[in-house]
This record gives sequence, structure tokens and C-alpha cells, in this order.
Amino acid sequence: MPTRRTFLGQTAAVLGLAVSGRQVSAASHASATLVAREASVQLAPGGYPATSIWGYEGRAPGPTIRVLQGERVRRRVVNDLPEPTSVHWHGIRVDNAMDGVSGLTQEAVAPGQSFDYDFVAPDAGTYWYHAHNRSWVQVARGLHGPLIVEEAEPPEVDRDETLVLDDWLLDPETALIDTSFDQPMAMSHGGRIGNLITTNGQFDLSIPVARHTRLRLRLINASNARIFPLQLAGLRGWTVALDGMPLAAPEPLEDVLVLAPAQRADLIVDVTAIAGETAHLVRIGNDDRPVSQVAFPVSGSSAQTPRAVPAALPPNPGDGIRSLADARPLRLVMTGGAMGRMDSALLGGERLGFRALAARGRFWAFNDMAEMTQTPLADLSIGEPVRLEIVNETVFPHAMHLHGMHFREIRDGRPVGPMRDTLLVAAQETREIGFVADNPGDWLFHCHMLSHAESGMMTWVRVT
Ligand SMILES: [Cu+2]
Repeated sequence: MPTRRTFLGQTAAVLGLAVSGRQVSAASHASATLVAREASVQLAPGGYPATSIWGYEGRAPGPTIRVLQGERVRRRVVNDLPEPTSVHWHGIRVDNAMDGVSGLTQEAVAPGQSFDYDFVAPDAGTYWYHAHNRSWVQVARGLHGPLIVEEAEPPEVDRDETLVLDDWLLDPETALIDTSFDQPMAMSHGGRIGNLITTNGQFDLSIPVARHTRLRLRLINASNARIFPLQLAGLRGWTVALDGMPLAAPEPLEDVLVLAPAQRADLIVDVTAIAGETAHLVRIGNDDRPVSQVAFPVSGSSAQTPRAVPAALPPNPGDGIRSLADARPLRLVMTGGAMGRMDSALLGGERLGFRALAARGRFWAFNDMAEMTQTPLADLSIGEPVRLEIVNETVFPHAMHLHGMHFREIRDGRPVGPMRDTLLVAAQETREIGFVADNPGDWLFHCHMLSHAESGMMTWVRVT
């Protein structure tokens, strides 16, 4: 085997660079179009060639869309790509026709065509948008961006930073995107895991700060399959929202924050490192070693003393599910994958063995179905409360995402915690969620390890 260069230089290269992290700008307001197109960007460290990506406005992440809570989001998505596409507004309780799921809520937008998205953003918080046609390919190529819905009265912070965490699978010689999107090994294991990890498209993002600066960090995991275990170093912080939805009370972030694909976390952090030091958002690497995800070099001091614990964010409208008294029980059993025990599953009305399924690019099943079926997992009446047990019989974790509605987790028979849209279910684990089916339409429920979704882990519910 020839020795291949790797991107391992990325850890050491982090320190010493002082690049402004502020990528968000007023430019996001300038245009009501969002052009999906090819572009060339420098992702890999200097010395490597530029990478040809697909990005909104030619960037990855795409421009930050920022609106006030209750305002409309209007974007004409123009498809300048060589294949059809559509855009999903992840975590936003949109009208079904605006959900952007090609094949379910709209036809994919052909090359050269456009589609007008127009919806109200009812909930404040940190959301994101991404391609939802062939998403295991299109998101991996860079089609995603932040969607920030601001509170009428946002919390008092010195800076508000959106941090889009992503990974890229690049050819280590050419820095081109590895196009083996359908690779059976990745599909049947943890999904497509990249070899270059970026924040806001930079492998070495560095945000200069002063001591005692208070920052709001809006973390978005836009990767196809990577789970980010994160920690703070030189920062004292609290989690104030998960998946955009406020926590009842800020939770001190002293241990590891696990951010699964598609999940978001809003943190409020105070810089405790002193001038001359560098604080970090730390990622726990595969070998359990801490690695810098984002560096915050400290110079000077913004205040003499640290500040008080932040207040909770104002709650969003709607209470979600509070009682399970009349909830309809549903069950979703996840099977398949490498080292799993799925002997067979249904595909196209035919029962196929695991090898035959694998030959057709199917490695997983929901309730014995290795594809999205014509009939929904459940036909729900508008306003109906639901409890859904998720049984993970595989040996891999899965980040389960419900479109159109938010759920709470059910523990000890009670709905608890903040409302969420994506739940990480660990290997061999059973979890339960509850929600009120209060948004009419056809809504996907799928694994957000995107190659898992493509190879069997997708279903839907109908609300009428
Ligand atoms: Cu999965």
C-alpha cells in the first residue's frame, strides 16, 4: 500500500492562527434567492488543492438566513446543479407543502428550475436548512446552511456565533470529494464519516475573544453521520436550548455534550481563560483525546468579573405533549446493519434475505420494511396525542428525526425535557417519544445518518 497523506495536521495547525470567525453578515438579507450551485472552496489545509463542492450561493455552509420569530422566510431556490434538488427547513414547524421532501411533499426541482419557499418561522431558535433530495449525496457535497430565528428579546450576550460542525470525506491526495456515497461498508456501519472536520467550512476556525466575554454559541451538526462529543476548555457554559427549543432552566455544561447529526445546541459561555491563553470548544476524538474544534485566543478583558448564571430563554408557543392519558401507542423496531441479526426484510412487496437486500443497497429496516412504504407508519387525527416507542435492535446509534412536529422524550411514563426534533438512540437501546399530531400533512420520520435513511431507515406519518 502506498503511503497516503492524511489531514492529521489539522490539530496542530489550529493554534497560532487568528482568523475572524464571523462569517455571518448582512449579506444573508440581501437576496431572496438561494442558488444551489457548484463552487470551488479551500477546505483542506494550505498546500492541498481547493475542493469542488455543491453549496448554497456557492458556500458551505450556505448563507445564514436570519429572521425574527413569527416572520416569514421567503426564498426562491434556484437549482444550478447537475441533478434535481429540494430544500428542507429542519426543525421548523412549516406547512407541509413547504417541508421540502422530494417525493413526499413536492417534486424535486429540476436543473435550471426554481421553487419558491414561503413559510412562517413560529419558534425562535437555531435551525438549519439542507437538501432533501438524494440527501446522503447532496448534504455530503455541502448543501446546508443555518436558519436562525431570533427571539423578540434575545439574551444579553457580547457575541452571537453560529458554528456549523461538519465533516468531509475527501480524497487525501486531490482533496476532491470522495464520490463513493453508496459504499456498502459505510452504509451498513456508522454511515459516511469524513476525514476532514470543519467548523463554518474551516478546519482551523479561530475566534479571538477577550476574557469574560459572554458568547452565545449556536452549534449545528451538519455532518452526514458523525456524532460530535464536545466539551469546553477555558470556557464556563450552560446549555440553554436543544434543537432550537429552550430548556426550562439553563443547564451547566460541565461534562460532555453529545451532538448527533442534525441536532443543535445553544450554549451561553463565558470566557474564563486569561489573556495570552486560548480557550477551546473541544471535540473528544476517536481515541478519547481532546482535539480543538474551535479555538478562542484570549486577549485583554471585557469586564472585571464573571457574570451571573444566564436566565432561561423565553419559551416558544405551544406546550407540546403533557399527558399520555389518551396517547395512541406506536412502535418502531430498527433492525439490520453490519453485525446485526436481520435475516430478512420486505422490499417491493417481496421478502428478501440480508444478502439480497444488501445487493440492492438496503441494509436496514423499520418494522421489517427496508424501504419507505406507500402506507404511513400511522394515520393520525389532527390533535391526536401519540407515544412512539423506538426499539434499536442494531449495534449502531441512530439519530431519529421527526419532520413537522416537535416531541418530548417519555421517561418513567411521563413526557420530560425540552421539545426536540432529533433523538439519538444508542445501539441496542429502547427510547420513547411523545408528541401531539397538530400539524396536518405527510411527515417523514427517519434516521439522520443520511446513508442509513437511504438504505432502509425511513418511514412517515400522515396527519389529517
Ligand atoms: Cu441510522
